[in-house]
Amino acid sequence: MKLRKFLFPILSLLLVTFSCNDDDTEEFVIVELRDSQEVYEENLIEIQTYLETHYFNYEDFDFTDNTNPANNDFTVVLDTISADNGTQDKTPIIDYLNQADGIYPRLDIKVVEQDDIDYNLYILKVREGEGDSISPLDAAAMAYKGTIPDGTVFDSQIGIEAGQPFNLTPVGDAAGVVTGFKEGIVEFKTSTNFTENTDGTITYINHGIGVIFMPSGLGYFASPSTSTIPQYSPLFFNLKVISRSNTDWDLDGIPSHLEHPDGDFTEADDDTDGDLLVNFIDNDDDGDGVLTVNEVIKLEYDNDGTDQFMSKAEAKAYFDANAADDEFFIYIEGELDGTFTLHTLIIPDDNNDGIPNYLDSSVTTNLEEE
Ligand SMILES: [Ca+2]
Ligand SMILES: [Ca+2]
Ligand SMILES: [Ca+2]
Ligand SMILES: [Ca+2]
Repeated sequence: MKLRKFLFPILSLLLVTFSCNDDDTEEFVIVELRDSQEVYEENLIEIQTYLETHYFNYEDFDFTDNTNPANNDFTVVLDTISADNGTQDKTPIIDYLNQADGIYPRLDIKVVEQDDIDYNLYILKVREGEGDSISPLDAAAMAYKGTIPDGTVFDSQIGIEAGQPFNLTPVGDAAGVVTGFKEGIVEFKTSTNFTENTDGTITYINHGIGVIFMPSGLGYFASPSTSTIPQYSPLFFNLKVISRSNTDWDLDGIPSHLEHPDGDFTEADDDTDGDLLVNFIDNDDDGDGVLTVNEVIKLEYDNDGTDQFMSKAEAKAYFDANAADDEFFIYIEGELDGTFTLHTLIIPDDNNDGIPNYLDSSVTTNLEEE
């Protein structure tokens, strides 16, 4: 859990360190933070040099059929290209830049603006993943290993089955993850399914696989989460992206990712009533006095009786076959008795103007009072 962004919000212009001098009187030593742009330029050279001098085990992955079951066991291993270990003919990672759409492996550069600097985030995609897209407002579960450029591991969650989902965007007291991690992971997709092996382990199928290379400005910068990370160090995250789950911070029944469909977090689009609370943390989005939770319809299906859902796939198939046009899939809940409950949501638009009631202040139908 060290990945979480405990220290980041307290970052300010100065770091204050405490020390004692010989006279045993106390004094504060003020250490100036380094210039962000200068650090970024150094980090960029370090990352680019790494990508030019290292390769990954691409020969162990079947790129002709990325859904080949053998690929599900693949883990990226990075190593130095060197005549000393006979790897001088390996393809450096940097060669996968500027691949045509759909060609893998690929190295993409995503430009991420933070504190007035446009940072290059490097994303090596071995496989994008065949499952669901991930929103920055989701929680996501993954196996990962975080390292610094010399290969030292500072954090890892290797066992996929033990993977607790990480909340990606900090909200209130709930920690998120460092920006480079969030911006990288949303470029992948989840697994499509999993199988349980006879030894109790789980094999995920068709999950996203890759590595995120981030400058320290998108990581911990001067305030690393652990002493294993030097100040201002780039961070690398070797990933398998397993699953996503909804968050619902304002408890209005609408998953956060549906409350900012364009994903750009601009106030104009995402704060419908202009009260400075963006929709995903506003329990009355249109400010009409009716709580959003009373302007939508939450439904549960458990098919009780003879035809209970006996698997997630069965519940999902039921949704796909029976859902109304304005009904959203929310999630499938596993019950203690081994059956599954399907949760869905209907978002009404009584006056049919394309604006749902909860975003339409001219419609004040309160479904709780009906
Ligand atoms: Ca919500
Ligand atoms: Ca609002
Ligand atoms: Ca309302
Ligand atoms: Ca409407």
